[in-house]
Amino acid sequence: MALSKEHLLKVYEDMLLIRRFEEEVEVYAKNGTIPGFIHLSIGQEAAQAGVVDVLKDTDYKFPDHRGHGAIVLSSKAEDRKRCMSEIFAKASGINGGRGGSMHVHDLSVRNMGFNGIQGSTVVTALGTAFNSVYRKNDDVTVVFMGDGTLGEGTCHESMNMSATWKLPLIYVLINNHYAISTHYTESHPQKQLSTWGLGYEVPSFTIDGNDIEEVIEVTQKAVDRARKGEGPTLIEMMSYRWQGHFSGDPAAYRPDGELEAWKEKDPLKIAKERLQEKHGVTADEIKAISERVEVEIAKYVKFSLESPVPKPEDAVKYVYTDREVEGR
Ligand SMILES: Cc1ncc(C[n+]2csc(CCOP(=O)(O)OP(=O)(O)O)c2C)c(N)n1
Ligand SMILES: [Mg+2]
Repeated sequence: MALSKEHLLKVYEDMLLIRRFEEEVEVYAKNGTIPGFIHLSIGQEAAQAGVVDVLKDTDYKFPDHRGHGAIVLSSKAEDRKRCMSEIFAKASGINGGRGGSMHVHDLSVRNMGFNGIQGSTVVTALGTAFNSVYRKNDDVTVVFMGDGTLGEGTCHESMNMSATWKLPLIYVLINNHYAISTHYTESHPQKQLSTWGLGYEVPSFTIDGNDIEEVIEVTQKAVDRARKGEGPTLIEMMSYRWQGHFSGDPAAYRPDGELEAWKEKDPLKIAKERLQEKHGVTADEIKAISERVEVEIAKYVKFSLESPVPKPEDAVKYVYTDREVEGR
């Protein structure tokens, strides 16, 4: 689907925001400021930005461990800096610094968070999807997953149930070619992982996950079907992560030239060229977007660096409830 110039400009800016967000996270992860494991999504911006673009605040989103982009774009504008400070494990973070990179959640926009167990959210997503049916509203659920995660048994269970009950659930399978160091062709017999859904009679597609217009077109159709009660869709979005599995992984398992070839298919480059060639967007307009994004990202970084760490005495806060248990 060809997007209007305004729409393409908007999602280009969204993608650039993710790219710059991730680049800053990488800097502070590598210099030791950010604790813990960080999985970056540089190179996968279109799959995240395109999907979130189609969704409403009340749709349920299950990002995965590589989901900073979907998390930031789903959050309210005023909370985006708190997504970054959460990754910095600061008290100002959207979860008080208790979640960190892999567990950023924000129920106010129905970002349901991740828990570290691959394939678990594919099942919990059934619950929110069923909730929409039960309450007779048109909210849909989107669960992000990777090519490696598809090998989990939970994916079979989830798809069997969502297809049987026609739940409003969209499986966004970002095929970035690797699960840690294993190429997807070494762990799956299918050439196209989307064919996997056909056994459950789930409409399934393999698309160019670096082409934001294609991502939006196919996701929109899946969301429309789900809102109408026509059931789940599986969308395999072909993409590539430019970094290793985690920040610091040298990715020595990649053949020479593979990364460079994928950099030619950079989602930002594709969108930028289209903006310039098809819509006559000027270099100055592109520069203005970059400058806006830089100002925004600088705010998030400053806020994250200047925020205090959580207080030690708060460490057990939220572990136990203050609520009285009846009959105790
Ligand atoms: C049940 C389970 N098994 C293994 C792991 C360790 N693990 C974390 S990420 C990952 C690879 C996931 O690959 P993929 O689904 O392709 O996502 P990607 O990292 O490529 O985005 C593995 C095996 C885990 N977290 N949970
Ligand atoms: Mg993968």
